[in-house]
Amino acid sequence: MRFLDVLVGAAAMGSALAAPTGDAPTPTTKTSKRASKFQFDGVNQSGAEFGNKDLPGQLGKHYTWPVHSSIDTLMGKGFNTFRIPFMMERLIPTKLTGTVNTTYSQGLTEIVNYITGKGGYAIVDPHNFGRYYDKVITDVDGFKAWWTTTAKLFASNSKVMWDTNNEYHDMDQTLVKNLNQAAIDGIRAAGATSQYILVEGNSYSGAWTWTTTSGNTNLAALKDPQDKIIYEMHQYLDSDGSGTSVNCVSSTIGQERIQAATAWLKANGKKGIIGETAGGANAQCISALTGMLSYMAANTDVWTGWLWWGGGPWWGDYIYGIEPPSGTAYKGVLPSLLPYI
Ligand SMILES: *C1O[C@H](CO)[C@@H](O)[C@H](O)[C@H]1NC(C)=O
Ligand SMILES: *[C@@H]1O[C@H](CO)[C@@H](O)[C@H](O)[C@H]1NC(C)=O
Repeated sequence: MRFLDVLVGAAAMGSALAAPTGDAPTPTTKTSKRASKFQFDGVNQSGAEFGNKDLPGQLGKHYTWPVHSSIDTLMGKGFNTFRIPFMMERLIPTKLTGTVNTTYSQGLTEIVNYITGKGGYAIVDPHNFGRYYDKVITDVDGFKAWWTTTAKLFASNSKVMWDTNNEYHDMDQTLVKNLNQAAIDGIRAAGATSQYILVEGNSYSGAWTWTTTSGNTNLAALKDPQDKIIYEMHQYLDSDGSGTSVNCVSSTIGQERIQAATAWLKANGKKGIIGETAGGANAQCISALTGMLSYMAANTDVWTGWLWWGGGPWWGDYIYGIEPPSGTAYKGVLPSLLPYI
């Protein structure tokens, strides 16, 4: 999802609370016991990518880091995976081949270690849309170097997962493949050999267009010597798939939108994850979401899990906010999703 969309979305708050619907298992109050078969269930924890026009930006003014107590609360609901969006330029300023900014890297290290220290998975997510200082990254070797420097920060932490970049879009398809391959090669070259690598596709990595208009099928050729690639797709359930509306297209749109991508994963022997999903706090969206998650749960040979968008301390009354204790989705959607966590 794009930052500007989020601000628009935040202005249009939905307030309807809905009862669980559909034929999902009855939600139960959970502590830390997880009900689902998924390997990963998570939440995107925003903050460090905020204020992305203010670079490098100041902590507490332009950006912030996720809050420990929210991680704790969400872990208590069963979530075990947290995607941490941040800005490439803040971590390694000026040039891709540069060195880390210690102020920012300490913030990233602190939250990653907090999550993994509690047994969770932390997804390191450069939230850059395939761009660096707003320009499409074409320096493939520079991108590899950026990744080698970054992966060294957590090379020995097996609970870290690497996300090559958030939502490539409007880019040459071969370039998207080459950047993903460079990230894989750069991460492994850092000595980070135990972790999963999440690759993303063009067209905002949408599952619904993965095999058609996005042309992401060329990504099947990506190679990892460790064989730990997971294809990260994003899927929203509003009419244009942008994740900016409280309304979902229909109560069955979730499953419908990921069917072709599921078939592609199976045909190619690949694993996938829905790295971002959300819907409004209303009965139709909840049915669409639980329908999608039920379908994924029936196909765990390829689907490793899913993450909600989004948590983080600065969302306010955002339509999809899952930040405890009063986020719109925390109160109005999460109770219906507990069987899938
Ligand atoms: C997570 O939040 C950031 C905005 O800060 C956005 O760019 C990203 O795409 C978000 N993901 C979702 C699902 O909204
Ligand atoms: C490092 O990051 C901090 C904020 O995170 C910023 O205030 C500082 O200017 C940055 N330094 C450089 C050299 O970019």
